[in-house]
Amino acid sequence: MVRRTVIIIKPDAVNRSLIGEILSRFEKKGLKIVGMKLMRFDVNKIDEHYGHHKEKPFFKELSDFMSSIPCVFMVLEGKDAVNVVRKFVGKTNGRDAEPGTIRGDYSMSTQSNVIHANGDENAAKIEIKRFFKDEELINYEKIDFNWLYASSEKSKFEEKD
Ligand code: FUP
Repeated sequence: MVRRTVIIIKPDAVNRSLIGEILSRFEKKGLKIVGMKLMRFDVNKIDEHYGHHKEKPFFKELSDFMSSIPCVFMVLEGKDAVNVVRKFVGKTNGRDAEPGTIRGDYSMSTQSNVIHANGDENAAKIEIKRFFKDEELINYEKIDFNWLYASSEKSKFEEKD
C-alpha cells in the first residue's frame, strides 16, 4: 500500500485561517508530515492537475480561485495513507460531505471545499512528483511511531511499496 499522499489546503481555507485546524487533524490522527510548503498554484500546473475538468464550464472559475492566493501543499505519510486521508476529507460538495469529515465540517461549497486529496494511489504517485522535488521530502523518525501501530503492522509498513 502506498504510504505517502498529497493534500492541498485551498485558498478558501487559507483566507478563512483554517490551516492550523486542518493540519492539526492530520497530526492528531497519526499521519506524519514529510513535506510542506506555502506556494501559489502555477496556472500551468492547474491545467495539468485539473485536466479532467478542462472542458467543464466551471474550469475558468476554478483556475482563478486556485491561483488567487497561495495554497499549502503537504505530503503525509502513514500506513494506507491515501485511503485514510481520502476518508478524512469527505465528498467533493461540502454540503453533502459527512459531518466529521474536513469538508463536512468546514465547507458549504463544491468549489470552495477547503482541501484537495488524492483519489487513489496512482494519483498520489503522480502528484507527489508534480508538487515536490525529491529533496523537499524529508525522511525522519518520530517517537510516536511505536504507539501508532502494532508490531505486525509496523513490519508491513516498513516494506517498500
Ligand atoms: P475531488 O477529488 O473530491 O476534489 O473532486 P473532483 O476531482 O471531481 O473535483 C476537483 C475540483 O473541481 C473540486 F475540488 C472543485 C472543482 N469542482 C467545481 O468547482 N465544480 C464542480 O461542479 C465539480 C468540481
